[in-house]
Amino acid sequence: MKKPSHKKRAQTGGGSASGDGALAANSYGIVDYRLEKPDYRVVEVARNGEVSYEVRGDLSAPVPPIRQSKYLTPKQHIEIYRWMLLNRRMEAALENLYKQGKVVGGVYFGLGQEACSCASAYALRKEDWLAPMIRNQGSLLVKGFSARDIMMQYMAKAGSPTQGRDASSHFGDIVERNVAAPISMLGDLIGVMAGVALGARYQGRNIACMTYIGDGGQSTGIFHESLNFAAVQKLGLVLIVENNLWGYSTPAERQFAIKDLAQRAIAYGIPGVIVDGTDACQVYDASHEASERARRGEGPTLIEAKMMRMKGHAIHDAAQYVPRPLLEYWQKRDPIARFEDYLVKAKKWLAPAENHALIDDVEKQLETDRNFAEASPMPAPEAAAGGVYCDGTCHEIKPKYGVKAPKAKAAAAKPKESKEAVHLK
Ligand SMILES: Cc1ncc(C[n+]2csc(CCOP(=O)(O)OP(=O)(O)O)c2C)c(N)n1
Ligand SMILES: [Mg+2]
Repeated sequence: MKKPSHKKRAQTGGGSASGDGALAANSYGIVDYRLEKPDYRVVEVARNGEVSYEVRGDLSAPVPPIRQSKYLTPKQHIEIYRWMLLNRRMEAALENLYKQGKVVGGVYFGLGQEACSCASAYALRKEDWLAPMIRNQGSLLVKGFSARDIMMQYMAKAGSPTQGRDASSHFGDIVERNVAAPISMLGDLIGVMAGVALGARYQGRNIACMTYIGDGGQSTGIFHESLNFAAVQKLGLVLIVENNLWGYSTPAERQFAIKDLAQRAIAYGIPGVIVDGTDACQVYDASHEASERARRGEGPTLIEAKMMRMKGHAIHDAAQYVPRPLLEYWQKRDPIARFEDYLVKAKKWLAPAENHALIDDVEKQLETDRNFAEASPMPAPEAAAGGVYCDGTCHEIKPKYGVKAPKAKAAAAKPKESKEAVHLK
């Protein structure tokens, strides 16, 4: 079979040129949605025996505009904007709850990454699956968890998704919302999502299975094994590589030697796409195209979202090692402020009064959820021993989508063995 060129493959995932400028594939065949390509490097400098980081390069470029979406309606833009606001303000509320001593454990933030979490999950349908990582609290909101669920989880309340057994965002819902819980071992969720896609295919369905991995986590062996497996099997994996420039205190420059993490896609023969992770429209368009490709059964897509982790690794980390000019550069590229300006000033899809009403509404919802979460009880001590082993009563294990119903005429006859069943023997 004739192999398609990189360029052709990349275009399948990257879509056609339209709107405000053509999408071009670079020399590697990676489609780049960005309207700005920052040109700087973080370098290590040793002073008085202490290592610190500095930025070299031009940080004076003007803030890029939001790229016009090829797919989103004005109403959908406003919905995504609302999710992003809820994401950010919920995390601000969590920070306060932590400072009041009401959170058990730490708090992880997705500050500066709200567009990436919310606009990507927004591209999923109800039957699609999501496997968030700890910073993707916005994705959880979009996929149907409430701020109340997340706050109660952080406070380890009896009514939280894990009934107080985990005190951060390691929870999911495999029955209603199709959300696989984050796995602490970085990279493992990729294989899990590939498996979910394979399971769905055995049940006659092609669905999109979205998960995330960081610039740090993408170095793990399981990342490569899982992505290769998904590529070979043409599974509907939508892998978002969140390049937020830091893995704990390790800068991206000390983590990998290639220029763009999207280039990893070339090694697996799948489309690779780069987006500005602070631009909700770019994130949505790339996620939508990748999800559609997944639903057509054409295989995985790797999307690199470039952005910056705007807080420390978690609440305990003041991130003193991050060079201030770099932080200031990305502060100007705030995903919510820019999206707000785009909707209110540039497009005028949201009148200033409507915007204020929307913000008030988000705050009111958060207040109700926070009050409920604070007032709800802690679990009974004896409950701690429950839920450790699956004893057959906790949840039913059955095919999610059912097996394709056999045709009425053939029903009485011995069912023909599927190719997969023969293979498994
Ligand atoms: C396989 C594995 N190695 C190390 C860790 C410890 N660890 C947890 S988070 C983290 C940093 C992750 O950085 P990155 O993947 O860039 O994600 P980010 O925190 O920036 O979102 C590390 C090293 C882990 N959980 N799993
Ligand atoms: Mg990172």
